[in-house]
Amino acid sequence: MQQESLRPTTPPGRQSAEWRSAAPSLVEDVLSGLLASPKRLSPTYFYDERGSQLFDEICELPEYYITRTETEILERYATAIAARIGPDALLVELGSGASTKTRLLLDELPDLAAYVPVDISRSHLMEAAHRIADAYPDLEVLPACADFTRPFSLPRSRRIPSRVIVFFPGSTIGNFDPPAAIELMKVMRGMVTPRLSSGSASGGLVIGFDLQKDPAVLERAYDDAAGVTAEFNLNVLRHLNRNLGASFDLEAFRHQALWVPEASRIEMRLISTKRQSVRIAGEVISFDADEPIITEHCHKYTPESFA
Ligand code: AVI
Repeated sequence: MQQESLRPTTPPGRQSAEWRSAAPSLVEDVLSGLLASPKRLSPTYFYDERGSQLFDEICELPEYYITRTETEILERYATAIAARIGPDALLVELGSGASTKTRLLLDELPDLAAYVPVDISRSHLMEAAHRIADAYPDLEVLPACADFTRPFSLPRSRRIPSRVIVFFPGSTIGNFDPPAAIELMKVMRGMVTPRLSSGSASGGLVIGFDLQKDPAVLERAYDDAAGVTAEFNLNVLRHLNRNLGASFDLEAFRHQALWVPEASRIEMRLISTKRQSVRIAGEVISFDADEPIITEHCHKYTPESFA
C-alpha cells in the first residue's frame, strides 16, 4: 500500500491495524481465471485510470439508479447517521473513488479525527483527496492507495480517534460472492474493533447494498444505451493488453449483462464473438464462438438475505 498525508505527518508507532496474506501476482491471477471453466477475470482489473473515469460516468447514467438512490438516502439520513457516529471518529472509506457521496456525511461530521479514503487508482485517489482537503480545510485527509481486499495498514491520524467507522457505500459489497462478502466484512470488523489499550468506543459500519428488483431495470442499469458500461467492461481487456502484453482484440468481444435469478445477481460478461486464441504471458488461451468471460457479479439482496 502507498499512503500520503495531505496534512503534516504523524509520529510513527501508532499503527491501528495490519493484515497479511499472500496475494497472487497479476499474471497468476489472470491466467488461473482464464484457464478456469467458465473463464473469469476479477472486477478489480476494471479500475485502472480509464476504468475509474468510466465508472464515474456510469454513476451519472440515467439507467444506473444506484448512485442516485443512495445519494437520496444519504441526503435524508446523514444527520441521523452522523449522530450515531459521534465525535472524533476516524472515517475510513473503502473504494472511495471521487468521494462524492462522502461529502454528505462530512458536512454532518465537523469533528472527525480524520478521513481515510482508500482506493486502488492512485491518481484518482489523490485528485479526490485534494478536492476534499480543499473543501474541508480543518479535516485531516489521509489517502491510502490500496486494494482493500488485500492486507493494508490504516494510516495514523494526528488526533487519536474515539472509534473507527468504515464507510462502504455504492453497493460494492454486491460485487463479492456471499462467502467472500462475509470474509470482507470480517476484515472490516477487524478494522473497527478497538485495541484493548486504546480505551476507544466500539466502531461501526455504514454500508450500502442494492435490493432485488425488476430484472429489466437491472439489465438496463448494467447495459446502458450510451454504451458506457460496455466500454467499462471491455476496458479490462485493454488493461491486460497494456499490463501483461496480452493480445486481446477488443473488436472480437462484446459486452453482456445477464440477470441470473437463482444466484440473485447480474453477471457482467465479455462474449467472444468468434473462435479465437489470445496470447497472454507466454500462454495461449482459446475461446469458442460465444464463449463468455465472467468479469463481475453484482448481487442483489432483500433486507433479510443481506442480514
Ligand atoms: C462498483 N459496483 C458497485 C458497481 C455495481 O453496480 O456492481 C460496478 C458496476 N459494474 C457495472 N456497472 C457498475
